[in-house]
Amino acid sequence: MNNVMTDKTKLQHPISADLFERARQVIPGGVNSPVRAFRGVGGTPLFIQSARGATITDADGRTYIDYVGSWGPMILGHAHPEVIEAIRAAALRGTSYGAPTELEIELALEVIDAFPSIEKLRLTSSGTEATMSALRVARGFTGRPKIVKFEGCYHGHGDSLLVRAGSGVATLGLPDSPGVLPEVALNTITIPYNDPTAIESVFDQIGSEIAAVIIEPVVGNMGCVAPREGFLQAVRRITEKHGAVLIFDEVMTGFRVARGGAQEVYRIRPDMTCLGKIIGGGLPVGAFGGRSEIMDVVAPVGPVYQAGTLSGNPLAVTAGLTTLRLLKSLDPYPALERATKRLVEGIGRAAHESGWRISSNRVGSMFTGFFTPDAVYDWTGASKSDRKAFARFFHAMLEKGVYLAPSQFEAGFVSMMHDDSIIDRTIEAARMAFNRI
Ligand code: KE4
Repeated sequence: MNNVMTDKTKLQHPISADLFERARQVIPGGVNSPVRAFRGVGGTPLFIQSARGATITDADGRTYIDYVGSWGPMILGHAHPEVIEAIRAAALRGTSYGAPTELEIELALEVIDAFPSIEKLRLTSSGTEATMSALRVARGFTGRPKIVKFEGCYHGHGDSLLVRAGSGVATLGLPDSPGVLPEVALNTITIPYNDPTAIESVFDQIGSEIAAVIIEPVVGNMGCVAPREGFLQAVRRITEKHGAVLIFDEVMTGFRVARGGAQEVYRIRPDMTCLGKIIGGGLPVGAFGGRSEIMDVVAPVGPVYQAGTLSGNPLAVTAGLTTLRLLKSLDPYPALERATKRLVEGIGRAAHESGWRISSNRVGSMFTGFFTPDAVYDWTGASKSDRKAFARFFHAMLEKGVYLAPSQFEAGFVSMMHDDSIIDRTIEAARMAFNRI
């Protein structure tokens, strides 16, 4: 996608355009995470100045209804007053000690209360660290080298996970980024999502070598894709049968699709779970956890090393703990379900009435509208989407004051602050956008 600033972009967002120019001189691509660069939709990324509730405001002073929500964490809405107050009070007590605190026990207990499959957990500073560490623990626990992941799933940028599918179902992986060594990639097998026969076949062929299967139980990273009936049960049955560790990567779905994540929705008990995003309440927190039998291989109890200067940081843990306690007391999930259902159905009607056929997926308050007429169950289906049409829709919505994820292959998120009037304004903006593109 052409990322050269168009005159239109410069005119509409002159300050963001100038900041982007300056940023690109000193930061690769002008961003600290690639998806923010608008490469998937073209044009200049908006530089954000502030956010509150369901909206964000850019450097040019324009305010948008926000469906990115920092890629998932902001389920309470931006700058929730109780979260902000808790962070403020915590900061006055110092920002980091590099020593254990009572807060970390409380956050662990809050997570364990929501995720019965987790008996112990270790905090990290990102989802990437959580999944990277979980894989090391699974390999240390089983003594096996190989891992299985699914096409279209993203688990952060750890080397073992930046691997794409090899040619055959059980053939070994190929690096998906320069810098990932072939000898690392060959221990990762990537297979199609929502295909029970593919995972059965891999385990029939090399099951005794497989340490772990890592999966997004509801995928957000090819766009939102739900597991088909029986798929997760098949993954659980097969990993159990072969003694492989089943890792649910719930960095996005944890406390999002339900308080207990996808494992609560689909009633599956994984061996390990990775978390992030919402458990930090917008500050950097990740976590990996599971049965004590597995987690007790982690240093300093066991020999599998894992560490982090800011793991369990008191400010970040305070933001996360306040967020999780609010989610427990407010139980926003039924309202989030209703609001997101109304949004997705409204956008679907607007598309249909404008002659567009899109295929929408939704689980809880995460959703994606794919610009393809066919239902999307895996990467093959998602990749058939018309990316150019999505890019035009993205920019038309931006002009109408709605900020969607700048990629067809990302999920959108609804927060507690997306009330009926905001949902209605979004649907109206979509109607106008579909008629323009
Ligand atoms: P982080 O290292 O970005 O905290 O988490 C990595 C990660 C792990 N697992 C899942 C299921 C994830 O969705 C993510 C990160 N998600 C992306 C959004 N697709 C973060 C946005 C970005 O990369 O800037």
